[in-house]
This record gives sequence, structure tokens and C-alpha cells, in this order.
Amino acid sequence: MNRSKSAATFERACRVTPGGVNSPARAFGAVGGSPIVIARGDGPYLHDIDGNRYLDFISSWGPMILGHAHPAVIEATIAAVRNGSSYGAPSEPETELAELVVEAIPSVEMVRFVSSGTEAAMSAVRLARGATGRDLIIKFAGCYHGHVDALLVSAGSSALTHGVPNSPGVPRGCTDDTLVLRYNDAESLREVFQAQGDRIAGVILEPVVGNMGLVPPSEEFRHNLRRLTRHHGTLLIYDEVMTGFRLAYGGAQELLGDSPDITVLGKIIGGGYPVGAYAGRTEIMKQVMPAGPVFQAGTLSGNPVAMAAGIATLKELKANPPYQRLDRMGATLEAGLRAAATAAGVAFQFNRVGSMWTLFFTGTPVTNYDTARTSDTKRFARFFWEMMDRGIYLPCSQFEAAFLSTVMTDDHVTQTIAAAREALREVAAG
Ligand code: KE4
Repeated sequence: MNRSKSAATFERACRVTPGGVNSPARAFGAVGGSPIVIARGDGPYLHDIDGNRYLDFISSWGPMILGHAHPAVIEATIAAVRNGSSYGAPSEPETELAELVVEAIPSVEMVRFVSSGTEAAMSAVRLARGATGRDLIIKFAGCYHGHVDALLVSAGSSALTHGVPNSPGVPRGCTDDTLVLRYNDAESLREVFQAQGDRIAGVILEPVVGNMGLVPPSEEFRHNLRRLTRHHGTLLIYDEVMTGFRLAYGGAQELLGDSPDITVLGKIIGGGYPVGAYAGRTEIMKQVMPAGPVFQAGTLSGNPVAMAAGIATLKELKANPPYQRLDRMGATLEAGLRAAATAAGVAFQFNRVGSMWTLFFTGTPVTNYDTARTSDTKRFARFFWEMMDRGIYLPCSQFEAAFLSTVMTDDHVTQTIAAAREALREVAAG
């Protein structure tokens, strides 16, 4: 495929933007080569500026569950923008979208909108600390909650590590009260709560992980999370930025039958526009200013155009729930990719929940960050480019989830399996 215009444009971008991108995940660092520059998206496809078309499994890292340029979202945002783009004052769409979220998620009675998942996760952590009067926060290695100082901590090799910043610019003081545990490790959870449960403000996790590649939670892990947090008065925070309205209309918590204290949202609730949210029971959310003392604010929070996109997206998902069909397509894709990897003779694992999936290049079952990191990332990079050259755009890292969208069809799944069969043969040949 000719990608010369992408390469030239990326070089230009590198002169005026760090790394040529506005978010590191897009820079193809994990797969090598030069990122493709997108001209437009339509339905299940992305088109680059060289005129190549790709079946899109990145889905903008999750938001585009309805595919690109969905007519209902276009119509809603054009109508909204004709009324102006930002008022700095309350508007009805904010309340309409909040009511849709409250109606969708039983554990949620109140919602505060912000402009990104990072902002939502940061605010949720501050709320947990403010509401409990405690400082300690638990997170899990391999889970990502945006670039929140307190959560940018390195994943230690042991079951429990004290937060050590994993980025320059994060002072040690920001992570001193962050504990990092191994995902799906109920034993270390029990030990930490036994030792210092009454000091822990909150536990934050991805209830189904997308950010180490797809990793589902074990029943034991989830049961202990809810039991221990409830017993010790710690707030359980489900970061559903990726899984919210993706795995079920009520998110991973609906699919799993869980009830966290605070839910963090983003991506799909903005329909491709900048929206994040944190939400929970009234007694907790009423701690947030101006109702309560916990400070949080934002110029473009509840932006009317972004709200219109979110409302159109949720109304479409509510009116025509795609989840069973997405799961069926996912199962067909899984069976096909498993067969292709087996036929090629490569060591692999395949993890999937609904429309989120990851093909790991390792012979070790992937249940946490340690096992995810046994993957052969060089093989993944080769697979990524072999698929790109066959018009299939996968997430550009072994440690990301791929997404099916509602505008994909069985033919798209068949096409993807056929491409993977050829690509995996090339990977196996080395
Ligand atoms: P944003 O600040 O990027 O809107 O959301 C941060 C965030 C929070 N929580 C979860 C579970 C997330 O997946 C994310 C962001 N996800 C990444 C993809 N792994 C976004 C891609 C990027 O950083 O460019």
C-alpha cells in the first residue's frame, strides 16, 4: 500500500507537535513504522490521506461503537452547533444526557460531566478521598485511568507495590498514597485490607480491562473487591470509560451483575466528542461542589454540542441494543482467529468479552499484567502490519483491546478472518 502522503504529513506534524501526535498511543511506537494519517471515517471504515481504506477495529479507542459519521449523531450535532457551541451556563442537554445515564446504570443516581476520561478518573479519586476523609487509593497493574498524577505509578513485580511515579514530572508525594496490586489477585487484596483497610479511601479498576489487552475479572476477585470495600467503608470505583455502554447498555457492571460506589465514564457517552463523567449514589455525589465541599470544575464540562452527540448515541443504543449481535459477531471472529492461529502454529491466547477482544502472542493464559507481558510484541507488530496491508486496522499495540462496531457485518468478520489466516502464516514463517 502506498502511504507516502501519510509519511510526509507525519514528518510535518513532528516539527510542531511532540512525537507528531496529540496522544502517544497513536504514534505506532509499539509496532514501528510511520502512523497513517486519517482523512475521514465512514461507517466501519477509516480512509487515510493516500486513499487507502481500512476496516476499523480501533474505533477511536472505543467511542465509535456506532461507527464513523453516524447519521443520527451528525444530525444532532449540526442542530446543536447552530445554537452556539458553549455557554458557560446550564443547558438542558446536560440534564437530558445525565438522565439517560442514571436510567441506564442502577448504581448511579447522579452524574457530573467533565471533558475526558482522565478528568473523570481524577475527580472520582478526589471524591473518594474527600467523601471518606482517607488518603490511600488502590489501583491495579495494567489498568489505565488516564494521565492522573496519583495513578501514574509503575507496576512493581510483586503482588503489592507502593506507588512509584512512572513518569518524570510526577512528584513522589503524588503517588505516596497509591498502592498497586496485581489484577485478579484476591489474596493480595485480602492482605492489604487486613493490614490497612480503615485507611483506604477507594479502589479503582477497569471491571473488564482493555488497557493491558483484554483481561476479564475472575469471580473471586470481583466478589472480594465488593466484600472488602463494603466491610471497610472504602469506595469501589469502576472505571467504565471503555466498557460503559460498550459491553451492555448498563456497562460491565450490568453484564457482571456488580454495583460499584462510583462509576467513571467517557468515550461512548460523548459519541466521539470530548466527554467524561463520574457518577454514583446521591449521598456520595452530593459531596461534589457546589452541593458539597469536594472541588471540581470545568469550562467546557457539559458542552451542549458534545452532549447532543452523547444523547444521540445513547438513544440509538437504547432503541436498538446491539449487544447480542456484537457478542455473536465477536464469537464468530474469535472462532476464526483461534483456528487461524492454530493452523499457523503460533503460540497465542485469545481473550474476549462481547465486542472487545485481544489476540495475545503468548502460550501463557493472560489474566494480569505480568502474564500479558509474556507476549511476543515483535510478533504482534508483524501481525499488525500484515493486517494493515490487507486493509484491517487493529489497535497499534499488543496491550490494547480491539473493538467491533454496530456497522460491521458478518462479511467484515469473514474478511478479517481470511486476512488473519494469511497474516498469521507470514508471522509464523518469521
Ligand atoms: P481519556 O483521558 O483518554 O479520555 O480517558 C482516559 C482513560 C480512562 N480510563 C480508561 C479505562 C481508558 O481506557 C482511558 C483511555 N484509553 C486510552 C486507550 N487505551 C485512550 C487512547 C489514548 O490515550 O490516546
